[in-house]
Amino acid sequence: MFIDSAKIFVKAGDGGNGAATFRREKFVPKGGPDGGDGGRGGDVILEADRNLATLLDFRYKAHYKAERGAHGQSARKTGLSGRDMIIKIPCGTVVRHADTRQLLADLTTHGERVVIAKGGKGGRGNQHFATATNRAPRYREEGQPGEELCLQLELKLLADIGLVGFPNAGKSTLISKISAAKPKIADYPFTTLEPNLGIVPYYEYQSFVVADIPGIIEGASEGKGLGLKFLKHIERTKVLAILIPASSPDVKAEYKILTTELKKFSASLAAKPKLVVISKLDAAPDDFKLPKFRGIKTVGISALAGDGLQELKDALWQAIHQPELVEV
Ligand SMILES: Nc1nc2c(ncn2[C@@H]2O[C@H](COP(=O)(O)OP(=O)(O)OP(=O)(O)O)[C@@H](O)[C@H]2O)c(=O)[nH]1
Ligand SMILES: [Mg+2]
Repeated sequence: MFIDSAKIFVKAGDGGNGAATFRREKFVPKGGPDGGDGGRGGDVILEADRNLATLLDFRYKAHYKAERGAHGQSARKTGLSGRDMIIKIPCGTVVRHADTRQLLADLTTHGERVVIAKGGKGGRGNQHFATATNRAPRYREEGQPGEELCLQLELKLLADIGLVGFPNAGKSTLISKISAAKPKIADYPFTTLEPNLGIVPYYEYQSFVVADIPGIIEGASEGKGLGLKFLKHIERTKVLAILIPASSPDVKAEYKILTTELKKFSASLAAKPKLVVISKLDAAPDDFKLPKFRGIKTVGISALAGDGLQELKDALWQAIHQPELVEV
């Protein structure tokens, strides 16, 4: 299952208490206060990890606690600090406060870290509290509690290209041909219910990532079909590839419906650079001509026959890396 959200509880370690002790040494009567400080509690840290792809693990384990600091000891010994708790999350996870929905972190690059709950400070030992009038204080501080909160984690896939089209347009077939992804393919609408990511190898050492998402229909913004919720997965893509089958009764009208629905979901999504991909060319009527869209490149393919795929990969690559040079 593709899990794209989870709620977890995190608690940083409490600080250790300061100690209230007095020096005890041979031949030193009435030794002064020597209580050490408590150790710092461990922090809870989130770290983005490119080897993780889902938030599934968080469905099984939802509580995370960092270690508390040790208490101070006699002879001015400070307690050991608690160990930090490091929670690894997939790159592209947005972290919010579960109650207030406040955005706390947005980790996109491998290895990026954020302290999400700070450990409590250790309390000071009685060695700090001797004064001229009270040379043997019994007072010492308690450690401060570690921060605790509930987090809402939400994974937004990180892809370069988002495939957008009506159900049955051939999006999943395309991704299965140009990447190692193995999505379900069938000739009924809404075969794809969850996003699929495919890594497309490009020449020897390069690659880019394509996201295949469920189909969109007219009225999706009002909840028709699967609605538009899943579009959040392509909000961060650089380029949208709009797939329209050559067998469509009206390619231009289909394009208009798709872009209108995109706009209703988010203006910034709709404003992304686009390519039009005319799919299923093998099933096109004999007199079919590739349509022209103002300022937008159009590529024709047949994923089944393997036609046009290299040209498409070149166009996608260029749209990602040099959008200004894409020739229409
Ligand atoms: N003739 C022909 N049929 C194709 C081509 N590509 C896909 N199809 C067929 O079109 C149907 C739908 O393909 P999918 O790849 O599942 O379409 P989709 O856009 O992912 O559909 P949803 O997941 O429902 O949105 C399947 O029966 C495919 O075999 C093509 O290049 N030529
Ligand atoms: Mg599909």
